[in-house]
Amino acid sequence: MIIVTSYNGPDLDGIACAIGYSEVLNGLGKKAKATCFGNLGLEVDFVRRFTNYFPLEVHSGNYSTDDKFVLVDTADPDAIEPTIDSKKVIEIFDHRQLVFLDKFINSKNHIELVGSCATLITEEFIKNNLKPSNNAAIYLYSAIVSNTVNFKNSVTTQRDIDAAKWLRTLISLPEDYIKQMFISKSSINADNLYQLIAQDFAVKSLGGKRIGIAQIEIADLENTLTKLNDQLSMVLGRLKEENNLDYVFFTGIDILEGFNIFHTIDTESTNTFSKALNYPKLKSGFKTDSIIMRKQIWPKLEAILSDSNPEA
Ligand SMILES: [Mn+2]
Repeated sequence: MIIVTSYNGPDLDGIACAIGYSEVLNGLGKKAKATCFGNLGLEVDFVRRFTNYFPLEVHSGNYSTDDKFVLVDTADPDAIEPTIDSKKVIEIFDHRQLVFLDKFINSKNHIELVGSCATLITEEFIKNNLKPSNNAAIYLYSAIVSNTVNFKNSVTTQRDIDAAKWLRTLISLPEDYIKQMFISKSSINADNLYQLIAQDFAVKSLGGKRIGIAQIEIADLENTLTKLNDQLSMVLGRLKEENNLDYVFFTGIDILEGFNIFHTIDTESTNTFSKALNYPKLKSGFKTDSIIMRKQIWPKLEAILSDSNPEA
């Protein structure tokens, strides 16, 4: 069996890609199923409720010895279910600049810097003359809209737009579907703040430093952060300690207005991210003019922290 899966606690993109690519493989006569591992976010929940469809096996534990794996929306060996043997990964689809492919020695890799991994999977349907099921098309379309922040962020490419257009011809959605999807992940309060941030918290080791970046994408960001300022500092402090981090950083994205607000709790992290992002005036509460995604921040950090750079 071929298992199509994503990282621990996948977002809508990872889920949509797992659903979509297992359909592609089955359409090509290869037996495949989608699995997921870890907690799912509010946005996945929204599409799941809308479609009433969730074919992924919620997985935890050992896979069968003859299973092979396709990774979607990740190429990070530290981010996947620990029981997956990296030598059994036969294919990877990801859309990040910072990838760790040297561990996957038997994998055919499709790394393309488009806005959404769901775009790469949609292109696989088109290339193979296959059509996604109605529900898979809704997941893939929703993932592209979500990852590109409704085609507004700078990682958006023409390929994302074309893939979404093709999917849109296959499905019918209520007029306010996208707005409702974005609103669905904006219900953040003091009680669920830790859980929502921890669910999608990313940790990497770069240049000998352990770094964590929290990202949320919501509507009405500025008001929300003003209200939750102290709680957010506490959440970052807790995550820094729990994950044994050198630096911790929060980036919030306003999905309707199109800007970021950053939050930091210590000088070292503030200075490191200020340098990496080339915002000399970066401090907690700093607001950008346009959207920067976390996946765009990692390579900038790597550039200043890598061993080859004596300045770092
Ligand atoms: Mn993605």
